Amino acid sequence: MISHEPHAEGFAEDVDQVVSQETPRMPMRAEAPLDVEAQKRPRVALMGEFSAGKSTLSNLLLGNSALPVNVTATQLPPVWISKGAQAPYTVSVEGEEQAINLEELEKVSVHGTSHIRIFHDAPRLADFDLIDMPGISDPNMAADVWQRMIHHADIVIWCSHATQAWRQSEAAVWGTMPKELYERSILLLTRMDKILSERDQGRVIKRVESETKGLFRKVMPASLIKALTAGEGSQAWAESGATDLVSEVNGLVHEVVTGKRREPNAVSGAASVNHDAVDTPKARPARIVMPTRVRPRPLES
Ligand SMILES: Nc1nc2c(ncn2[C@@H]2O[C@H](COP(=O)(O)OP(=O)(O)OP(=O)(O)O)[C@@H](O)[C@H]2O)c(=O)[nH]1
Ligand SMILES: [Mg+2]
Repeated sequence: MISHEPHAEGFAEDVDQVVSQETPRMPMRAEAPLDVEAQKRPRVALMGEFSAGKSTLSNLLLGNSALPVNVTATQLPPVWISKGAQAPYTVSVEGEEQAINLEELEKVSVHGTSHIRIFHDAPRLADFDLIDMPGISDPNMAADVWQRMIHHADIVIWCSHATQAWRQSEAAVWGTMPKELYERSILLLTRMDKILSERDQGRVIKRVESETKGLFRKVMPASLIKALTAGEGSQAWAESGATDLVSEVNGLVHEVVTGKRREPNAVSGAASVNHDAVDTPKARPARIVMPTRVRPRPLES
């Protein structure tokens, strides 16, 4: 896999700093630290409101669930999933790591924990890491729970219920995100199966595209449950929107890694960003690098 290169002068030092901050050092445990390639894998963050389908999408992309099924009712901190077989651990907001048992995730404190680190052998994780974020609209969840992590994402898939898509609360949160993310993010309208007529589905997509112009690379419909039960490659999988979604994600990952767009016309018929800016490598640093004053704490030092 081609490694990230800093694309613009001035980014090189920051990117090195960010990469070195993220190098997990685990002297207390026997597992090997992540290899260099793993450090450079693009990170795809799954965001959206409570119950919008983030974890379902994570399962879809991985081929099966990375977490025990019984944790769905538990409010979790961001879950960062990478390829590998290492034991899971939590990273506190102070950067301290602690081994955990996935069967006891309900004991993980949402407030004191920056994120949960878990490892999985799904083939797709050879190309990118996944960060499953907690729902943004949970009133019990302070914004810094996900804000702490977002600066470590290269791509966002924002999940929004098709039946009530793109609420003001979603627009408000997305408006606070690093603008560099917009051109590499997808707005996924989940639960499309709940809108029965094709005409109504088309209307929702059109409305959301018009309301989110310039905010996402693409607005895409999906019926995640249909895709999960269909299995990859089947006709139902394609009808669910999964084929197009996976293709778009692969394209974005390729773009982050190489600094080049793979398919220049991949945005046809969809809300799009200014591609004059997108096509210049300078406009797309390999990793979102924040000014020092807003840079989050080192995650894993
Ligand atoms: N019919 C239908 N149900 C869906 C779809 N996507 C998700 N669901 C269901 O919606 C519920 C919530 O999905 P999750 O994937 O847990 O949502 P989430 O965004 O991870 O939720 P939080 O982590 O609690 O914020 C589950 O019961 C899913 O089975 C979809 O496309 N169609
Ligand atoms: Mg979830």
